[in-house]
Order: sequence, then structure tokens, then C-alpha cells
Amino acid sequence: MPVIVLPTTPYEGQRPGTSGLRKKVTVFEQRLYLENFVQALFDVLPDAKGLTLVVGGDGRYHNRVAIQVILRMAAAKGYARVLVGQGGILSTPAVSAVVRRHAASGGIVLSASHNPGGPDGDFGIKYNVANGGPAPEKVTQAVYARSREVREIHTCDSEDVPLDALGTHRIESTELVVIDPVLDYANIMRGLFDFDAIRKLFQSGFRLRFDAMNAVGGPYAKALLEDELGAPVGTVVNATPLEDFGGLHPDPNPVNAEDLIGHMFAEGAPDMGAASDGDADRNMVVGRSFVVSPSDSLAVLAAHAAKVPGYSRGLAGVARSMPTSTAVDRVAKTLKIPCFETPTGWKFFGNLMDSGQVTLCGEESYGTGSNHVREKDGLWAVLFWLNLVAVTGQSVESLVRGLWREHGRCVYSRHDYEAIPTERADQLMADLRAALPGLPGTQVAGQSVVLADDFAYTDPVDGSVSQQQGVRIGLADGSRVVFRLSGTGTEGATLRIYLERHEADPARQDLPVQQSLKPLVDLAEALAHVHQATGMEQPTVMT
Ligand code: VG1
Ligand code: CO
Repeated sequence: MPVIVLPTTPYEGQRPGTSGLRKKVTVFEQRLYLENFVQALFDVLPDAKGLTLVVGGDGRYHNRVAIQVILRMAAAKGYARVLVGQGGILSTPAVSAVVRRHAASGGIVLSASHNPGGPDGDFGIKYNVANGGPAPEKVTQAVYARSREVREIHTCDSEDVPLDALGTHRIESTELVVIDPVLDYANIMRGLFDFDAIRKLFQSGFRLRFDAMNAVGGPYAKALLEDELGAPVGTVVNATPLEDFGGLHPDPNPVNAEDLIGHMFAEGAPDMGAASDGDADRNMVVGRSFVVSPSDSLAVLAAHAAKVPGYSRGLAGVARSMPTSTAVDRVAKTLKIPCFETPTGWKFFGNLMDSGQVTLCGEESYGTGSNHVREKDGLWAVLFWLNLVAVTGQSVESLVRGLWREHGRCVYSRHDYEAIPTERADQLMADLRAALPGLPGTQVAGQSVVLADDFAYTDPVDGSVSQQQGVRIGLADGSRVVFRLSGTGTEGATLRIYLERHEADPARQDLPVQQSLKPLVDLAEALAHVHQATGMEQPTVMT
């Protein structure tokens, strides 16, 4: 059957955000909506002759339909080979691993990550380039521009490809290989961590509860933790990826993973808890009756990295997104390695890792990772923590307290105001930006502002510039308030306010976080009139 051409007209708003194009499932279900975007992508990519593409998703509703569409279009584009995960499943870090291992020219990830799934939920699509990482902004901008002009869809009039069993199929001259979604990823993990030490830890009776939240992390966690490392069956819960995540919101934070928190704060709690998100690139690590902030998690991993086989030669450098706390900066200073500050989103770490300047990176939004792939990686972080617990003999809590003892505590919280009208959110940011030049040297809510700017980033490798990446207000004592709008939501706008204060006094490090940050909340309110602008008394979520 030859390639067929379907006439189409452009859809508005196919602009990729922080991490790909995310919309309601109902938007993606419109006729040729997905096809338009994929065509725009294929139009900006070079000729596919001889090239390999990787395709997989987090198994959410619409995943299977979307994969069949992409396979037909990839054949029409002329790829030599497409590797697709069995059942259409590949976690985001696994896509990155497969792209790298098989020297593919790129990968398509079908996921809306931590956003809810199901027919009324969200869907998403993201393109990763040959290093296995998210496409840089110049690619996503070109795709968006092309999406506004696309007039023809090139596809094949072919049967659906059977995805449930491993095997090789063909559409036209394109070979479609259904691969084991875990294999390549698991191999990388074996090379990084001391599996014997972790095995012994479990043998000694150490108890872990890993909540995969009915999302794509389940098969990976089960294969590695239970089947290979000997954790008891039942260690991984909610382990089968479901199309609607069984109604859970697979965003691993103490609010959405409340069941895990319940277990970890109950009598007889396991030694360690963990959860991953929809596409398994995020992680939350919890100690017994002890919540670990993601920024602290990154700092602990950096501080102890040399104890883990994969990082025993030390770290070249570390990187964090701008709103992430400065805990890792303090560790980097002690280790005498560089620390980079990038805009929000994993795509900004790629060049730093490719050029060998950075080994470990992370974000405040429960994302940590390293140069083993080019995505953040949830299970990797959990294995890292297990490896550290095993070789140091310390609990999760004691590792974090060790960090605080040495560097003080970066008390941290993020306040989200979700689904506010877009115009109001834009106005709030515009007003803030307008006020910036006059702020340094003034007192706001009784506190001295020393810095007020809109974060801009120049990539040290390719020189590309990203502007308006978040409004930063800095105080004389190093405290910070950051304001930015989310680029992953699908309903109105989400305002994120990030609060950080360094607490050097050990006697005050255990004060409730929100109490400790109250002066900064007052400052944010005085500056941005958040309540009035959002019409909300309280944030929707505080993490
Ligand atoms: C959020 C997080 C950001 C993360 C992004 C993708 O973006 O804040 O740190 O990289 O999600 O994560 P935003 O623009 O909504 O703040 V995932 O797990 O959705 O791929
Ligand atoms: Co994710």
C-alpha cells in the first residue's frame, strides 16, 4: 500500500510547553489533531532514510491509538526502523535509554507525565533528539511554526501493528520492532549501582514501599526491585499501568501520594517510601515519618555520589533549575565542583551533560537524574538512595539531617495556584515585571530586597538565550521568592510561587516549614496581591 496524502488545516495552539505538547484528551481526539503535530515535527526533521525512531508512552488513555497513528506516519516519512515498547509502553527515562543504546535519531514520548489521565484527563507528546534528551527550544519552536502551516498529512493506509508481543513487523519499507520496555534501561541501572549491597539490604529485612501510582513505573520497579534485587513481593504497589491511573493523580508529592505518606507516618512504617509519576521520570523519597524535599534529595545524592559505583570517580559538576533550592550549590562548593543554574525543564540540562560539564542534575519538582540518560529518572533516584542507605548504614532521615548539619537547612516550599484565568495570571506577571527595576534597596513587608530580576539564561554551550524564565526576588539574608507560570498545565494558568530561606540554626531547623516561610509568603502577597489576583484564599497545592 503506497503512502497516502490527507488534506488538513492547521490547529491553533500546538505550541510545546515546558515538556512537549499537553492538552486534554478531548483536544487530541479531534480529527487529525495529533497527525497535524506529528507532521509538523516530521516536516522540520531531516530525511529519515536509514534512521531509527523510538516510540513509546506511559500507557495512559489514547496511548495505543496515538502509537498506531505515529507508526503509519513514521513509515510514510521513510524511517528504516521504528522501535516501539511492548504494549506501547516505555517510561520517559527508558525512551532516553533506548534512543542512546540503539543510536536512534530521536524518540517520541507519549505522556502528559504527572497530569491526570483517562478520557477526561490529559494527553501529551514530546520529541527527544539523538542524545536521548528533550528537543531544545529551537526545535520545538520550529515545530510550532510548522504546525501553523501544515496542509497535508503523509501516512500509510495500513493495518494496526500488533504491539502486545515482542516481534518484528513491517509497514512499507519500514521495519517495526516491538521491544522489551525494561531491558536497555535495566542494563544501565546494573552498571551504576551496587546491586549486591542493595540485595543484602533487603535480605537484612529493610522494608521499602514503592508506590508506582498505577502508572508506567510499575513494570520497571517490579523487575528491578522485586525480581532482581530480592525485595519482597508486594514492595511495589499500584504496579500495573492503567489507562486512567485507577483515578490516582500520579504526581508524586505528599498531597497526591497521600496513601504512601499515610503508610510512612503510621506505626510500624517501612524504612523507606518512594513514588514515581505518570511517565516514571519523577520520584518522591520518604523516610520513616520524614518527608524529604526534592531539593534536599538532589543535594544528598551529590554529597554522597562517590560512594556509588557509577559515580565513584566523582562528579564533573551539578546543575539545578533556577527555582530549585540552593542546597546543592552548597554541596558543590564543598566538593569544589561547578554548579549551574538553568531555567525550569529538563531540556536545559542536555548541553551541559553532553559537554561533560555536569554529571548530576535536578529540579524542585521531584525530578533528579544524571548523565546515564538525558531525562530525569525516578527509579534511578530510588536505587541511588537504596545504594546510599546500604553502604552508609544510615537511614533516609539521618542522611538528610547530615546535610543540614553540614550546610544548614534550605527551608523550601512551592505554592501552586491552579486553573486561574490566563489573563489574570498574565497580568500578575506583567505587573511584577514592571515593578522590578524599582525594588532593589526597598523594604517590602518589613524585609530588605537586594535583587529583583526576571531570570534569563544563556546556554554556555550553544549560546542560545532563554528569557522571562521566572521573576526572582532576593533578600539580604539570601532568602528568595520566585514567581513563574507553569508550562505543563492544560486548564487556564497555574501560578507557581517558590519560597526558600536558609536556616543555619539547628535549633530552628525543625520548625514547621510553612511557619518558617511565613515572612516570605507575606512578601509575595505584598508584591503580587496573589489573593486578589487569583481569587483564592489558599494555594491549591503546597509542596
Ligand atoms: C513542571 C515542573 C518542571 C518539570 C516539568 C516537566 O513544569 O515544574 O520542573 O521539568 O513539569 O516534568 P511547569 O512548567 O509546569 O512548572 V514532567 O515529570 O511533566 O515531564
Ligand atoms: Co514526568
